Amino acid sequence: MTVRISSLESGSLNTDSLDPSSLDPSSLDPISLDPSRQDAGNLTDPEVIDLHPAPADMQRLVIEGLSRSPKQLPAWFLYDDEGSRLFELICEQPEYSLTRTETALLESEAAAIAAALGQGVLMEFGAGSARKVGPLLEAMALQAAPAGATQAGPIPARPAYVALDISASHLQEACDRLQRRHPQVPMLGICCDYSQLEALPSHPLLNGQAHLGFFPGSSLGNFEPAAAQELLAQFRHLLGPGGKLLIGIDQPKASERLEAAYNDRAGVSAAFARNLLTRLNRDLAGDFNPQAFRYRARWQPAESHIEMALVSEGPQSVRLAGHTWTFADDEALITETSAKYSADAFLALAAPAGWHGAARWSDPNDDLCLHLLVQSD
Ligand code: AVI
Repeated sequence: MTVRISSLESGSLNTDSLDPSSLDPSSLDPISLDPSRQDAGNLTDPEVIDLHPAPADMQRLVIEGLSRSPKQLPAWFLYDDEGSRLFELICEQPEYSLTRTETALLESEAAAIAAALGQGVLMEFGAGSARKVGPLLEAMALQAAPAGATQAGPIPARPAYVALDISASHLQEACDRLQRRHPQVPMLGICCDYSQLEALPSHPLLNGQAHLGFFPGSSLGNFEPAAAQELLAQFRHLLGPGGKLLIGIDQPKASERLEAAYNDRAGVSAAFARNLLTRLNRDLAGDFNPQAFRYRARWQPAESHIEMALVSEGPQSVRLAGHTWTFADDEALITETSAKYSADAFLALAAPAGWHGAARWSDPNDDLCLHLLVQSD
C-alpha cells in the first residue's frame, strides 16, 4: 500500500512508500476480516496533506518560549518521530492508565456514542497512532448500514475519517494501518499543528457531510486554560455549523497517582521530555546536553495540572536558534503541563467557546470522561 503525501504549502508533490509486509495480518480486527463486510469500492492509499509549520515558525516559537520566565515551549514540539514513538511507549506503562481507560470506554460505549454522534466525517485532532477510533468507525458504519438490513429509502452516508497530526511519518503509518483495517472507510490525513489551522484544506472528503470532531486522550489538558478555550473555539470554527465534538478529559485524582503516571519507573516519561532537547539540537542547530537536565513531574493543585519540566543541573549556557540561552542552577524548562478537569469545570471552560454538553460517558472509577459537545446556538 502506498501513502501519498502532498504538500499544499510548497505546491510540490512528494511520494513516499510504506512497506506493507511489515503489517501483521493477524492483528487485523474481525470486522475487517469478514469478507461480507468488505464491500465494493475498497479504498486504499489514503492521501496525506502536509501543512506542517515551516522551520521559521518553529524558530520563532522557540525564541518566544525561551524568553519567557519560566521558560516553556509548546507541547507539540515533543512530538517528532522519536517523541511520538516514546509517547506510544508511555501509554503502555503500568502507571499511565489514561489510554487504556479511554480505549476500553470507547469500545464498551461505541454504539451509544455513534448513535449520539450521528453520521458524518469523523475528524480526529492529534490522531497519533489512531488506535482508538476503530470501534467508533465500526459502530458508525453499522448504523449507516445495519447488518442484514435491506435498504428501502435513500442509503445513509457512510462514515469517513480524517486524521490530523503534527508528525508526518507517524500519520502516514497510522492512516496506512487504519485503512487496512477499515477498507470501506474513505480516509485522509492532514499533517499540521491543528491549534493553528485557520481553515480545513479544500478536499472532496470534507464536502457535504457533517463534521464530527474527535479529540481523545485528554490532549486539551496540554494547553493552558485560556489557550484550551481558544482551541475549543477553533474546533467549533473548523467543524462549522452543526459540527459536534467528542472529547476525552482526564479527571482530577490523587496526586500520588498522577505524579507516578507522569514519572514512570521505567523512565520513559523522562526520555520523552529529554528527546525535546535532542530534537531542538537537530532542527534548530542547538548544543543542549540532555543529560545536564533532570526530569521533574509535579502536581500543582492550584492549577489542577501536572507540570513536567527539565531542570538544569548547575548553571549552564546553551546555543540554540542563533542565540545563547543561560540556565541558572535548578532553573526549569517546562516541557508541558497536563490539566485535569472535573466534568463541571470542563463544561464551564467549553461554554464561552460556544459548546454545551449533550451527553457524557465515564469509566467505573470515574477516572476519565468522554464528553459529547454540541454547539450552543
Ligand atoms: C498527550 N497528552 C494528553 C499526554 C498527557 O497525559 O498529558 C502527554 C504526556 N506527556 C507525558 N505523559 C503523557
